[in-house]
Amino acid sequence: MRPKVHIALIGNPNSGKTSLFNSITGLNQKVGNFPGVTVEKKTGNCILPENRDAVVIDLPGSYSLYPRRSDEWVSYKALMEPVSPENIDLIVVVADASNLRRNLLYVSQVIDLNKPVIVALTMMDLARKKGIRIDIEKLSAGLQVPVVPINPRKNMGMDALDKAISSSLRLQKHSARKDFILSETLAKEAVGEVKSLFPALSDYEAVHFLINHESFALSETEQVNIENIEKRNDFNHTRVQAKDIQQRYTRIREIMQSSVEEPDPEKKKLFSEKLDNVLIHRTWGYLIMLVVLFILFQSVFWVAEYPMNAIEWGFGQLTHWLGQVLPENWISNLLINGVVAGLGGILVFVPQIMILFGLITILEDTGYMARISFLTDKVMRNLGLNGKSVMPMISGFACAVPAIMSARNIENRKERLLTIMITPFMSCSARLPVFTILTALVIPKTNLMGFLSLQGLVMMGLYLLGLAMGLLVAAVLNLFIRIKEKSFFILELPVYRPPRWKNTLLTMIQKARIFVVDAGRVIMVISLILWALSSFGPGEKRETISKAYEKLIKNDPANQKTYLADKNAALLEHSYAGIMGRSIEPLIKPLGYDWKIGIALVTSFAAREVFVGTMATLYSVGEGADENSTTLREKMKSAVRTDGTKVYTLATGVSLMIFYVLAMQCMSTLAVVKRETGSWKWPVIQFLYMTGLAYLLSLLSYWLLK
Ligand SMILES: Nc1nc2c(ncn2[C@@H]2O[C@H](COP(=O)(O)OP(=O)(O)OP(=O)(O)O)[C@@H](O)[C@H]2O)c(=O)[nH]1
Ligand SMILES: [Mg+2]
Repeated sequence: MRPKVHIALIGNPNSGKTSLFNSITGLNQKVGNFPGVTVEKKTGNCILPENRDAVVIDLPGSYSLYPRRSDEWVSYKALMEPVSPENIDLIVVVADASNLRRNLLYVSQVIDLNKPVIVALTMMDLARKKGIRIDIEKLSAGLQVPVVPINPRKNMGMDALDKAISSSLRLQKHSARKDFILSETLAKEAVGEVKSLFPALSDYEAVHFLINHESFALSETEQVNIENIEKRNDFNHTRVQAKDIQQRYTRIREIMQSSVEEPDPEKKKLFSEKLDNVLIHRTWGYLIMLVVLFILFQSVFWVAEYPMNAIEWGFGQLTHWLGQVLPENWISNLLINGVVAGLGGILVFVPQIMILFGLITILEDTGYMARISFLTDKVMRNLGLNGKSVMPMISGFACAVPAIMSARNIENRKERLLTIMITPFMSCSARLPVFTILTALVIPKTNLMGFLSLQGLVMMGLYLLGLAMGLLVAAVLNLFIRIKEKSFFILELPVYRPPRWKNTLLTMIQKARIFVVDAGRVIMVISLILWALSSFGPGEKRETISKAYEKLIKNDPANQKTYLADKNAALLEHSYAGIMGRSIEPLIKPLGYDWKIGIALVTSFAAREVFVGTMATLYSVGEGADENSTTLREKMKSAVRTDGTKVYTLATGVSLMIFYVLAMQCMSTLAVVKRETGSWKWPVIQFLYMTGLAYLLSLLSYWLLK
């Protein structure tokens, strides 16, 4: 079997690499209309003509081979690493034809690495609209590599690209070409010495070894050798970089003069550019942004209400039906009250999650998300953040895990760290089920001034509390974290594009599926464990209780129902779960919680959405099947403490909601923070301060409302 071919896709941010990757591999990696969507290396397979198997590697965008952001380093290392796991056989550089001059800088640098290169020219449609005319053949001759115009958004030009790839691979060795930049002008002696150590390197690769060898996986002696070469030749990084870029632009101007016709840039403005006169206007811009965000969050509640009601009704019917057809035993009980109730509790939220993800995808796809970053930069900067922090924060309302990864797009280390630290405060979709059930329990269903729903306002308040706390914490951490690095905001504003509806729909379905499958799995497992823990207990205690109640019932059959209820409560208290709950009760009692809530808090540290399933299991263990028809909400509503007072009072409900807004209850988030910051220090700090804040504020709110 022939070895697989490795093809790397690189290029400027937002030039269409991932779109191309998706059309080649048939996968559905995230595409968005702002620079910095892809932040890690992604691979996929495809079959080239002549049945050659190929591995395609999609990489984060870069403006040049001098990386600064951590996502740029990912691409840089994939290209430069001397012992990279995949030896890249062919590089496809994706270049945006409507911004050719800037894109060619990176193209020219990559060409000088002396590997087989093909240039894929995207955005030809936009270039044409701007009146730019490109002579592909002349451009190809100037660059000395094949140039293929494509439109990966519309799947056009793929055959030509396939052909170019095949013929490039067939030429075992690519035709000799002249370097863009002659090493004589950069650092001839030093380059020569490096090349005598590593004969396989091109001149330009040698320059990069001199600049960045500390970041490469080289042996210690190799490192020392390169360092000595630097010293001996008085090698100056900054000067070499500056010279490199300057000379490249001179060459690029020459090449473009012969192959590209550009109209006067002032005369032909795209509609998109005119739109920005309003959308990032000093006053209108902000107003429009507030309206957009308001509509975004409101539609999550307004629009979702109808499908949610339908799902709730469906599950009610299902439970009722199961209660009638299944025999009355513990298996049916577990199925109906643990599994079906838990799943119902989760499925109800699918419409809200789909709408939220759908709207965020549309914001990203149209290019408006980048404008929100631009507009908020000034405010964010005062808090130690950056306009680019807004993208992770808004995606944090859906889920913190991808949101935290997207912070790689932030150049400044401190701003990136702060963004990572506060993103989990944004109320993610896993908190929705908890908020919804609790507001329904403790907030009256009334309207203020006739039209503002009180429950809706409380929901909004919870989201705002998370946001405000995040910003406050950022401002405080800003005073303590000592990383001094110059901060700047460079974000290329992408042209506005219509959203790709099919993709939006796919994203919505995909996210809903992940939510249901992942949450469903955890809920099943936890329901089973919890059911076992609350149905069995240590020692003889439970038997003694059972016997005592049976005697009572025998003596006084008229009161059987009360005795049975009391018996179940007493049994539950002496089960393993009951004992565990009791043991943490002293810690949570000041917040107004009983031991059942305590158990839910503990299971919620795996994932917040488990709250509902836990409650469903705890409130139904030991019940007969005839009680199945009451919903979890009703059961919680009628729950009482030992002294006969209600468990879910306003004070307890609010305190619990505040706890869920602020506490760090998500293993996946902690794991991703560890990975992104490279140490356990930050996730541990994050866990402690978030949970500490949650405890304090819940305590305060309970105390105030009690
Ligand atoms: N008009 C037009 N739009 C395109 C073309 N190719 C891609 N796009 C759009 O350009 C935007 C960016 O595409 P991506 O594939 O995410 O770009 P990327 O290079 O992977 O971006 P990063 O991952 O951020 O570096 C998306 O909105 C695409 O739909 C094209 O040829 N013409
Ligand atoms: Mg991408």
